[in-house]
This record gives sequence, structure tokens and C-alpha cells, in this order.
Amino acid sequence: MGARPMRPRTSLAMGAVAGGAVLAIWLGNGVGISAAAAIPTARRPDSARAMQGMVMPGSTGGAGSRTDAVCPASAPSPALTPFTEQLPVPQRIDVRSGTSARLVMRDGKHSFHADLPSTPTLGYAVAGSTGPDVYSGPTIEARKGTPASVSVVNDLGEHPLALAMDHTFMGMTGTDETAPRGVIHLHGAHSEPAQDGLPQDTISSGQSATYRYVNDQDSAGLWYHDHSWGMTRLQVSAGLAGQYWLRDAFDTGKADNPLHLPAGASEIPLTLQDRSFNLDGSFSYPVGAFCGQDAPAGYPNQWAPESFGDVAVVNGKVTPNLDVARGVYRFRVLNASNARFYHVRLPATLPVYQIGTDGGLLNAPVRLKELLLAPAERADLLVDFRSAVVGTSYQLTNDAVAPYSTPTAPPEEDEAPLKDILQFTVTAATGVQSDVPKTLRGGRSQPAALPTLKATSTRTVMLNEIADPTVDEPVHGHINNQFYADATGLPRTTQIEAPKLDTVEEWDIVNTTGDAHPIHLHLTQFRLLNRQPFDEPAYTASVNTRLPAPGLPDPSTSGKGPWPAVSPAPYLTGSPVGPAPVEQGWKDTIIAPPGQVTRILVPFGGTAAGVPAPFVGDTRTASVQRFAGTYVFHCHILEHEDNDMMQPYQIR
Ligand SMILES: [Cu+2]
Repeated sequence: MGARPMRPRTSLAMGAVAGGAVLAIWLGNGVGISAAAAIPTARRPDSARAMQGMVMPGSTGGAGSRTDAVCPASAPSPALTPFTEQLPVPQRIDVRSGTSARLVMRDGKHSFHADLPSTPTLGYAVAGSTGPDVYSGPTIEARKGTPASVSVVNDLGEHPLALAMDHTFMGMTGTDETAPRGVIHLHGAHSEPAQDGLPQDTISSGQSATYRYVNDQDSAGLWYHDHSWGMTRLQVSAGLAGQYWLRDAFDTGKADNPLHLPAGASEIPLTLQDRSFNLDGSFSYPVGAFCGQDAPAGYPNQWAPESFGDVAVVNGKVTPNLDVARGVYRFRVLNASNARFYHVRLPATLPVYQIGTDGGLLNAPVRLKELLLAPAERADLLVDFRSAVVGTSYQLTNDAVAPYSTPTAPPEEDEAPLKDILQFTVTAATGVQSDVPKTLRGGRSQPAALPTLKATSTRTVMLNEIADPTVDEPVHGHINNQFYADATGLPRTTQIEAPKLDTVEEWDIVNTTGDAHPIHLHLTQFRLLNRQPFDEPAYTASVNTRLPAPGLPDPSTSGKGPWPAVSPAPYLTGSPVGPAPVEQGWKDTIIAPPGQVTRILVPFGGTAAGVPAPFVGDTRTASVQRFAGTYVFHCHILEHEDNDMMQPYQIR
């Protein structure tokens, strides 16, 4: 088998290497350990298999060079027949009256498929529930204008993915394998800093916490998940994620809602994940470059740049089927995968409409032919089965390249494909018959139309990665070429973005890497302004004039800025392209494609700038709340987030 070619820097991609390629290339760092020794049970994704046995050329191991070796490849997941599992619908917890949802983070076991032994998992169990089955969490329903809380007990024990923990990462503690930390972040919520679930605000096993949510946004499909510093990827992988639906006077969740949206049994969460399994049912998660052995200083010893599972899991079942009535359904789709983007081509004969984005409803439904969702993005969909023929099956399949860069990118050598996601089978039953609404905002008995935002200042944010100089493989991801923590070991407080309260800023996200990154800002919802290509080599060369040689992406320059980030203005090429209809709504996670500047308009508070609800409280009532303080923004590829593609920001 031929060796994987080195990439030119412009296509060097942090995520472009699924575990196998890294493993094959990165060993032999002089630690004198047999590559095949003491390796955790092989736990790598499908794509890694192709790399088995690969050895890089020039691997003779002279002084100062790396001797390359090979980690054993993992087996693929056992063959699991698709569409035999029926889609489960998570329990709903109703806190619309202002009550508290009581959850327990705990270990358990879960059956993902009848032909697979049960899997050791983590999950958010509803307090008082018994039995070992736990994976993910209930759907929590709250209501705008009614604060509510989620209280949680950390009852976590043995971590199912303990072997994948990387103790070279900041934030990790010595007890995370057997008594993991935990913290709930409500993704997309307008929360004050102390309630936001920031990475360092973890509680230890045995402790409890109560998060108070003001719920002063418009209706939206939010989600909650663990955010523990240094191991978010493993917590979420093991099961710590659930949906949180915010309702309001229009999107009430009741059958008689003014928008005529399907409710009750016709409104269903679809939480998409990808997982790989070992024969014994346990999760298979990729091992990093050094097969768990000691790495050179400054290098991760266990981390893999991305994890891609070889089977789809929807609401906790492998490639399930959902029997649907002949009617209209509302599906609340969440991509809760660690790293996988989904690009679903929808059946031409099945009318599918997107009615909402991360932060709430669009002005009007958008007829979809395809659906692209990056990790952490949500799509609120209406699917009209009213004219479907009884007995018809519709299969949703994915063709996004993994790692993902652009819609037209050819598959990489280490491509980790995942085709089958979900099947709908039409039954003879009759479902919701109301028509798909023509508009969702701006009309009678509808919420106000999406406002136009105007920024008063512009800030540049650079996405970059650090690569091993010998083999051109990823070591860290960064934002602004900085670490999340400073020399004190705490989140940095200097050289961070510090927007003023009650302003709207334009953030220009400059992606110098070879992959697309879904960038998430805590606290606020924002809008996409446009995207524009830029000359990445020229831009990076300019950045490097401000760094010691050899410059980016060499590890010796990691964490050295420059800050503020260099403006991309002199390096822009082509024309700006405005948002597609499905990206015109409120967003909290935006795809920043490689080689492009992604411009977003971000209100921080923003009432003084004339920005109304959803996320700053309703200006017509006394419930306006504007939060200052420290939050974070980061890439939502969880492997990137954990390995330093994250920065604090402070609203002053
Ligand atoms: Cu990323």
C-alpha cells in the first residue's frame, strides 16, 4: 500500500486525518516503545482500516528524526442490519410552568441494536428512574418568559472511554477515569456566565449543581451537553447530550398553536450521531498518534484529530426506521456528532421544508432538496407525508465527505464514509392534515420578522492549526494561534476578545486550515452576513512576519498569537456571498469553510443598538436581561475544541 502523501499547507487539515493515518505516521518518537505494545483495544473508525500496515517513507530513524511504526488497526463495527430498529422518542420533561428538571449523570448500559451486546454508556437519567438503561437525556420543554432550572447530580463512575483520555490536556484531573467531572452547557441559550456551564465549571463525582435558565429567547431548539474541560469529546460520545425545546406564545407545542405546526406525537426530535462498536458492544473510539504512549513535550499522547463512527445512531438506535402516518411531521434535527457533517439528499418526491435554524424560526419555510448540518447545528423541519403512498419507504442517506471541507471536495484517502442514516415507512394511519404555513414570522399571530442587524465595529478571528514539522500532521488546533489557558493553567484573561455590552459586532472568521470548522459562540445568537474567499498562503505569510521562524504551522510558534488577529482585507479574492435561505435565521454555530472569511453579525446584549428579542429579553417587558462577563467560543468539532480550538471572550 502506498504511503499517504504529504499535503501542501493550503490543504493541511487538522481533521483531515482519521485516526489510522495519524497512527501510522506519528509513531517512533524516540520513546523506545514497541509500537504494537500496550495498545488499548483497537478502537478506531472504519476509515482507519485502510491505513493498516502503512509506513511512511524515510522512516529509518536517524538522529532527530521520527521512526515511523504502525498501530494495529481496529476492526469495523460488526455488521448491523439497517432499519430493523424502531426510532425511540426520548421522554419529555415539561418545565414550562417554571419547575425544575431533575437529572442524574450516571453510568449505564444501552442497547443500540438487537444484534449488538449492550454498550457501557453515560447519560442523563431522569431522577428517580431505575434500571441500567441510560444514554443521552430527556427532551426538556421550557417556555419563553418563564425561568426554569435543571438540577443535576454527578453520579458518574467508571468512564466507558477512559482509555481515550489524554492527560497532556489542560483541565484533566487524575480521577477522570473512575470519577469523571461533569458540567451541563445549554447550547444556544442566553444564560448568565455562572449558569452557562463553562468548561472549567465542572462538578466532581458526588456533587450536584442547579442551572437556572432565564428562557427569555424566542422559541428554538436548543440542546444541552457536557462541556468538561479537556474531555468534552468523550463525555458527549459516551452519551451526555439531550434536546431542550424553548416554546413561546406562537410556537406553543400544543395542537392549537397559532402557527399550525404539528405537535404532540407528530413533533419528534432526531438527534444524529455516528458511532463505532467493538464486538462486545463497547464503543470504539480512535486512539491518537502515539497509541497512548508517551509523546514528546507539547504533543498530545492519546488524542485523535477527529472521531468518525461507521454506523449512524439516531436517538440512540442504529440506523432506525420510523413508521409515519400520512400527515405532516415536525422533526427537530440536531447533529450531536463529535466531528461528522451530514449532507442528506432528500427524496425528490417527499416535500421537506426547513422552518427554523439554531436560534428559532425563519421568516418563511424553505423547501429543501438537501440538508447540510455541521456538528451542533440544528434544523427544524416539516415533512409532508400526506400524499405519500402507504407502504413507501424513504431512506435518508448521507454523502458528506469526512473530514468535511466543501460540498464538492473529493473523498480523501482516509475518507470515513457513512451512508445510511434513517428510514421513514408510511403507514395507513392519518396524521396532521394542516398545510405547511406560508410564513412563520411577521404576520398576524406570528412573531416579529427577523431584524436587520448593523455592526458598529469589526473584529478578526483566525482559525489555525499546528502541525508536526516532520510529517505535517496535526498537533493542536487554535483560535488566533492561542491556547485556551495561559501560563497559570487557567483560562486566559489577556489578549482575548472583549466586546462591549449593548453593541453589535461583525466577526470575520478567517479559516487558514484545510477543513470546515463549525464555530460556536456561547451566550448569543448571531446572523451570517456573508462569506468571501481569501489568499490563504499570502495571509499566513503575513501572519508569519509577526512570529519567530519557522512560523505557522510549526509547533514552536503555537500559542504565540499574534493578537489581535491579522486582518484578511488585503488578501480577499472573489466576491462576498450572502447567506442561503436556510442560513438567514438566528445561528449560534456557523460553518467556516476553508480558505474563506466567514462574517457574522453578533449582538452582545444589543438593546442599545436596537436589537429586539429573541436573545436579549423582550424589550416590551421588564424581563430584559443583558449579561456581561466571561464566556467561550470554540470549534464544535469536539476533538478540536478539546485540543485548544477554543478561546474565552469577555463582554465588558
Ligand atoms: Cu474545528
